[in-house]
Amino acid sequence: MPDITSLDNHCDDMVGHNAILGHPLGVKPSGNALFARKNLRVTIGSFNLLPDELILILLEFLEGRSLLHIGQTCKAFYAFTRAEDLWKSLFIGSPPASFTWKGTWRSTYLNLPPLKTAILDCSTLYSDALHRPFYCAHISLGPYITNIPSRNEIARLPNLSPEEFQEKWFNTPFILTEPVKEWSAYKNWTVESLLSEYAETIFRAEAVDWPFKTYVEYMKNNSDESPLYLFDRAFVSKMGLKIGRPDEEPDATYWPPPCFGDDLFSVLGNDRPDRQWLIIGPERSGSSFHKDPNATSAWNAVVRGSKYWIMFPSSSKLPPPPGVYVSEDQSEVTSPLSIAEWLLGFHSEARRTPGCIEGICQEGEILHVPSGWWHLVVNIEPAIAITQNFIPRAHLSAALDFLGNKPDQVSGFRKDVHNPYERFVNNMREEHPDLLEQACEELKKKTEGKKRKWDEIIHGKTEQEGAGGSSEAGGFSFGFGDDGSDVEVP
Ligand SMILES: O=C(O)CCC(=O)C(=O)O
Ligand SMILES: [Fe+2]
Repeated sequence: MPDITSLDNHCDDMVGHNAILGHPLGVKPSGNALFARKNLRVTIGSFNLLPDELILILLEFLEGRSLLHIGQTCKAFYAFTRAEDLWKSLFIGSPPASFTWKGTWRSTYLNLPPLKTAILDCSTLYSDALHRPFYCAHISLGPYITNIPSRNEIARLPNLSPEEFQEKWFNTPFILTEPVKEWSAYKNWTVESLLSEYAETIFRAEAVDWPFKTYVEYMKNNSDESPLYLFDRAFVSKMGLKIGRPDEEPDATYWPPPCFGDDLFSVLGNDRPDRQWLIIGPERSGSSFHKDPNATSAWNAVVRGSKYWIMFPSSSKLPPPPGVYVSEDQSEVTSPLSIAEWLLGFHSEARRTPGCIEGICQEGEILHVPSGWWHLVVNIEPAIAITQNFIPRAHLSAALDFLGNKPDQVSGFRKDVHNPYERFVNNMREEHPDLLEQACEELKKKTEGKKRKWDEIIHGKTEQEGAGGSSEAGGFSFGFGDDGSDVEVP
């Protein structure tokens, strides 16, 4: 991470400001304008009528040369045009064929050595929109990851048997401290060791595909509020890895801990959705609140580094976690833009909210994310992890419900796999008819329960009357999406 204060003294106009945490030009939060005698914003003419956010949106329409020109008109516009998101979008919109990461998106896009970047004194410009990203990029994670109330703590166990998982733990987050320590990935992988073997291998990091050596440059030297996160679903083939229990596959890099049991998505063979990802990122990178795809459960194994997790159960009766807003059909999740912003604004409320579970998954440990649980994850130090999603027996009904009733939200299948729900049900009927029947029963009960409640509310029916009426009126069925059945809708 560049030391932004060390960039002083390279421009005549630089004043030795002791910037409020973060902003390289000394821009201060908006509140400071209240008692300020001078405000740089008056120099932007009619634009002064517009809120900062709108000015930034307008600047998004400009290409690099115009941004540079408008930045030369006055200090305030210079500060606006230094917003890193503008340059990140330009870079991602038209990535140069070859480039060297230079510590910021602006310097990288313009191919400028960082020390050639002017540091004008903008300490009389007051803007939350400009100050916030730099502030968020430097907050200390300490207060959020310490003093976890004991009632919130994620259970920690050495290991579990498949029976214990299936009977008692399938719907509870937990951390296992033993299994990953056996993996060759745990014994051998570091950023440096991967670099020596895979420097030129292209990995996906959100919207970019970069050689690993470029990502490592970025990882070691960036000040992004939300650092790019390497999240690659094809790493096994790209790296030529072998996966499997060591007795069957002596060269295996890792293997899923046996306690999680069979993954029922494997009945789909090669038509199954994406299931495994290599995850690498610097301190402060991570995943903002989400539930995992297709109502799957997951495990997440920390090979290097450590991760802070905060999790909430979900159900139609529970609200989403504080600061997270979900559209009626749950297809869209809106939460503050960055993890740091969520921590600043909502962490203390979240910690007090019933159901909240928190913990740190240390190097060599693996965490279980049950189907449907909300989670936010932040890397406390540079981290390498492997995650795998699966359908355990105990959550088959949740997966069927999701695939059957939320087809527009189903994700991760190849484009040529049509009607994954139908395929999954057919293959389950072939390979595990008993499990399918059991899950079908569970869903029927759930639907009838909901229908009963609905009838009581709407028609004032008694429990018995409602129950009788509901199955006739078409409770859950394994029709293929044309009967309008939806366990969420009465
Ligand atoms: O390691 C992380 O950032 C968490 C990843 C995660 O939540 C996921 O893969 O669904
Ligand atoms: Fe996740």
